[in-house]
Amino acid sequence: MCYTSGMKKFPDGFLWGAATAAHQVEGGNIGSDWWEWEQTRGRERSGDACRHYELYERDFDLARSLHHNAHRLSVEWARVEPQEGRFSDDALKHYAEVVLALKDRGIEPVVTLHHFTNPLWFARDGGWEDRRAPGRFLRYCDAVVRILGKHVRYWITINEPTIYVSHSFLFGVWPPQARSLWRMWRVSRNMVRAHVAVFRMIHQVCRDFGLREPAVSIAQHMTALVPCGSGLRCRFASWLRHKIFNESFVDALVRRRALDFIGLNYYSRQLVEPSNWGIRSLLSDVCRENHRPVPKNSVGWDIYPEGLYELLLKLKKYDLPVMIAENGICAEEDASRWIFIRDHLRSVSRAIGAGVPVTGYLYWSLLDNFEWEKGFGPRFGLVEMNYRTFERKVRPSSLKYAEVCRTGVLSAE
Ligand code: GCO
Repeated sequence: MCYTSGMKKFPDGFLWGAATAAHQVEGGNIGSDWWEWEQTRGRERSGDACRHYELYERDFDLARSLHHNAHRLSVEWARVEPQEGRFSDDALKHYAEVVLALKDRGIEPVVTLHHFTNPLWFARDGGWEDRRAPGRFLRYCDAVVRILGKHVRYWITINEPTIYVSHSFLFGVWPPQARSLWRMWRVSRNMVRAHVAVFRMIHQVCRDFGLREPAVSIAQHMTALVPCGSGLRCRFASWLRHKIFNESFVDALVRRRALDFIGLNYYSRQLVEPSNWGIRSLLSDVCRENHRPVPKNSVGWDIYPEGLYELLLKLKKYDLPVMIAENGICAEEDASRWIFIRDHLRSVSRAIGAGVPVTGYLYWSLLDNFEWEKGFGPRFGLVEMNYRTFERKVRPSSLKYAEVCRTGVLSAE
């Protein structure tokens, strides 16, 4: 990290870009469990989303015009394997064209293989709770990697496993809306097994085909856990939540030597203030008095750039490269989006200066998109979506970010 007149120069070869996920941008994902769930229990239906499935070349032209050199996308399992064991050549051909469209524009693809959604046949036959889940996921990933592997170096097997299992099996807000620690544990165990099997498969396929060494990880969502007070209970609860919600999945994969880098998704902090020493209080109570207030995004998440620096320092112990696989703000007015990006990039540059090997920053998201159970309301995009006409409009903040992507320099302003 070179500092010239207060400016911060990021390392050569740093990956700059944005991230998306199939179900949130493509449209028409009718074979997935989320699509079925939305028809009866969701607040909104993903419907046509951004029609990215058809318009991906237009979107990648925009990414190129914004000087992105990397782009994270996800492959939709429900499209690739609409019935168990039967793979769609059209879908596999589509994703090969998508990846080649990025490469043709000088943009490095970062491919996610599972981003919260599952094929309906899988979800209806035990889903991730079933002991067959790791094998089923491996079979799907093998089919994808054999087609895309020669064009893709960076792989994210599972996006935010901890968020998936907590929202779907503990808090009950995502399909299948379960509320069971035992079911959550079973799914977590199967996802660890699935990742390890896919990690080994990707490396083996690349060796067999004489391809460049791949880099395989997960995208781990981490929240900055900040004790509200200086008391022992606040500090212990913050430490405990960090170990469980932020690090436990990463630790499990590091123990199995199944991470080439750490994909980090960061958005916000949690002000930890347990009301008692009970386990539920220690694991979930937050400050209600709004002590130490900070700005919030349009869905009420605290904006806390320091948290990214604090978490990156905590990741140093793993001695692995770190890619910021998601970081973004949903905001009504665009000025706060650039301030968010600038301040979080300052945290990244501070962490690099402190010896953390950060290799890339992918803003969430390239486009406004379907924000899961919150629908289309929250707008994260560098590019504004008109969901009626499907027109795209580049936001001013994305032009400021584009200058950083082009030069690799974050000015002091
Ligand atoms: C996640 C997902 C994205 C979200 C984004 C904003 O982190 O939940 O990867 O699908 O849209 O994070 O919430």
